[in-house]
Amino acid sequence: MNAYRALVRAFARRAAVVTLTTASMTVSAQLFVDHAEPWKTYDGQTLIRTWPETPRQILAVNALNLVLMDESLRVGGGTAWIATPDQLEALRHVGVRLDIIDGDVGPRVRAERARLDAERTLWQQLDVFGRVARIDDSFFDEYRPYQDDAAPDLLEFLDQLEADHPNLISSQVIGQSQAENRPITAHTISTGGSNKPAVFFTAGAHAREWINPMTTIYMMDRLLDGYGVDAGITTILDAIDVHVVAMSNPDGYVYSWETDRFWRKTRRGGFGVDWNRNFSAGFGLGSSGNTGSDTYRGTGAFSEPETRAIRDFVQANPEIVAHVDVHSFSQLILYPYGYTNDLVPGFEGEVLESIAERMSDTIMGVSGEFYNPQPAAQLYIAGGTSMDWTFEGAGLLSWTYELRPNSQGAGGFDPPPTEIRPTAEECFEAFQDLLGSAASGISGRVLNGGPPSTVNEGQPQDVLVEILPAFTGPLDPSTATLFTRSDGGAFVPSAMNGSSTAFTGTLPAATCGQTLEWYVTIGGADGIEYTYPVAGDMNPFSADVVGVQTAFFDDLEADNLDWSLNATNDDATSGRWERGDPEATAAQPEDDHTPDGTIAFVTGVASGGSLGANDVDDGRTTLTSPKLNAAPPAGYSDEDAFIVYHYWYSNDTGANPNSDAFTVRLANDNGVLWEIIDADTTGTNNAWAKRSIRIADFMQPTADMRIQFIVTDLNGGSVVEAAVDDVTVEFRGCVGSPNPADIAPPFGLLDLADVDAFIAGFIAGDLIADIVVPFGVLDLGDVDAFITAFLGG
Ligand code: 0X9
Ligand code: ZN
Repeated sequence: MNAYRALVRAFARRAAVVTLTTASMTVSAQLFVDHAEPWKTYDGQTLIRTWPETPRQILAVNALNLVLMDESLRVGGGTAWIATPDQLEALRHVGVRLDIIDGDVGPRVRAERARLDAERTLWQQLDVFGRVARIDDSFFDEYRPYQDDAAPDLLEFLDQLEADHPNLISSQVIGQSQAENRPITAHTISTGGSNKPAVFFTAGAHAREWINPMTTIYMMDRLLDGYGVDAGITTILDAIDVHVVAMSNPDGYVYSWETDRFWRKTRRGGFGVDWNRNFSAGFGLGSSGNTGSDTYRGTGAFSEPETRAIRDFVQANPEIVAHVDVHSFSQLILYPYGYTNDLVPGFEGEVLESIAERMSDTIMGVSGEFYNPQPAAQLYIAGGTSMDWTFEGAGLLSWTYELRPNSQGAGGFDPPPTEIRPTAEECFEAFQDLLGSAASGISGRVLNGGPPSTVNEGQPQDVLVEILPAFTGPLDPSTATLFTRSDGGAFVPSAMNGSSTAFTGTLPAATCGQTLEWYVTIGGADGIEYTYPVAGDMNPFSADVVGVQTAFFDDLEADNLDWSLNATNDDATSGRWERGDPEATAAQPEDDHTPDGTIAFVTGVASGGSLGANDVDDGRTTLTSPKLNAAPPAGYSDEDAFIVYHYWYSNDTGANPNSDAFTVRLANDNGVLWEIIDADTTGTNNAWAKRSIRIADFMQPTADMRIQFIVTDLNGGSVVEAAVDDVTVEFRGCVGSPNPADIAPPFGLLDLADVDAFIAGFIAGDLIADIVVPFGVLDLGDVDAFITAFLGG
């Protein structure tokens, strides 16, 4: 959007609003004017979660045709539905175990409706005052209808994109909706040229998932605005095309706005077909043959024009290499298969997983939200989904997003409009990862927590990068090269070590305050050179060079601190957290992480008689740190506070591999409100991994921090092991050289705490008192140096 025009519009809009607060005008506040069917209030209907236990109960739940409020039937996990009072009564009659999540959904549906009516009224009033245009920067502040003659709508925004960027985006009608003959439109973002690979996005398949088209259209807007401005986006769009069907099920979407907020399917016959059960791959599995069901699959694969349009478009555009189908909710990044529990074998499976994990890491880095990357069938089996068809039927790499909110709260398909922008922004960054991979041919990922945002002054630092030839032929590992530069100088190449897909390079030592930039290249067997990140020297990774002041360090060798090994809700029946010297198994380390140390926290220290004998079973176990002081000392800011820990995690053995997560949470209020700061679902590959987290990315650092490590075994049969060691709180910045005698908090001040810490450390042989050469021994030199530094202030 042209920034100046947007500003004019926004101003015109706001000015008119001010005028209107005193004007009394009669304008229609009714969003849904001329439709025969009355708007469904949902008054007195209940949001429930059911756990049917017997075949009879399962049958009863399905026969009732409740409104499905989950992704679908989950194995063993309970399913959310909306039930009328009669349906609730019927469920109780057959004795189905159920929880009531929300006793009356009516008020929430009504409140949203009132809000949207008010928004529309506002735009109508602006009309009276002669508005400039309806599309302005406020577009993503609210959900938008399909088409509306008063308020901004989806079609209008898409038209505006074409009007603003005629050389970059075009559209074509690729089909018609079944009930109302509405066009199904594909937009193509292309900078021209031929034979470019393309990535295909679909959204709007499920009518009530309003955040999906918003997020997808936001991506289009950002790509178009970024071309020629942002180096990453420019490199991507110079290399590939992007096709988008932002509204795959217009009839259902309109019906969800006008008549039934929680409508999911198309509108065929008034009962509708589930778009995402009507594709041919695995058609019939995990879906219903009953027209009243929310997962009604239709009479046959591709019986619906809404899915045929997608199939025909993909087949007509063989340059498409990847597909993303955007849904909500639950915060997931799913990959094939969805119709079978089989994992995609070999290299393709690795690429699907690796890209899903990278996109998930990216979102965690942007907003701290966790989108769980997993094979779709792990959630529940669903056949006939678009993802499985584009993967299996069309040979694309394919993912399904489930956007915000996560599945924790009672929310769901109707998150507040304030969630639109954060959702769209975090996903835009993740989508760019995929687009970058399609553009470069390779899929890169910086392991051990992503590209470092800081490196320590004067110390070389290793980076471990995974590179897979996702969209191209084999690579030549011997050519992997790291390019680095400091403070804008020339890039210097150095060879990386690695055999197949993981490469280690070394960032050179640099001076505090400098910026280190880096990227990686690798040659293909075809002689082409590939670059990660995609724009290479134009848009490299960047890290600030900093000095480090340690505020807290526990190598866990001594049991002198107040770690807590259990939380109230812990229910693991074995393998709970213990402090000790780990005994190796195929899933557990033999050694702790501390050099020369032996002790760590481990989920069941003993190896037990067999691999699965002493792992975490049937529930969760929680390790909580003592209170940690991360309030920045003088000279440092909140941004400088980091928490660092080393962990080991294994969940890929046993009967049910890769189905659990190692979750890390942080609190800055002594453990009242926790926030997830990391969630590892893949394990650390029989090695210790390091995480280094900037606290301010998640919350304000305070003197009352606690960190918590949660290991859960949800699906029986999997072997889950974890360990934690060497936990540090540190400040990274360039604040001159700290006084070497300033060894205890409060930092920035020389006081008795420093003297006490020095004496205690010296007597205990603790390296905290080791302040001058020769390092590694505590001697009189350290005492002299401490006294001199302390007295010298
Ligand atoms: O059930 C669906 O179609 C998708 N979830 S939603 O809540 N948006 O309806 C997800 C399908 C993912 N595939 C499998 N779970 N197999
Ligand atoms: Zn959906």
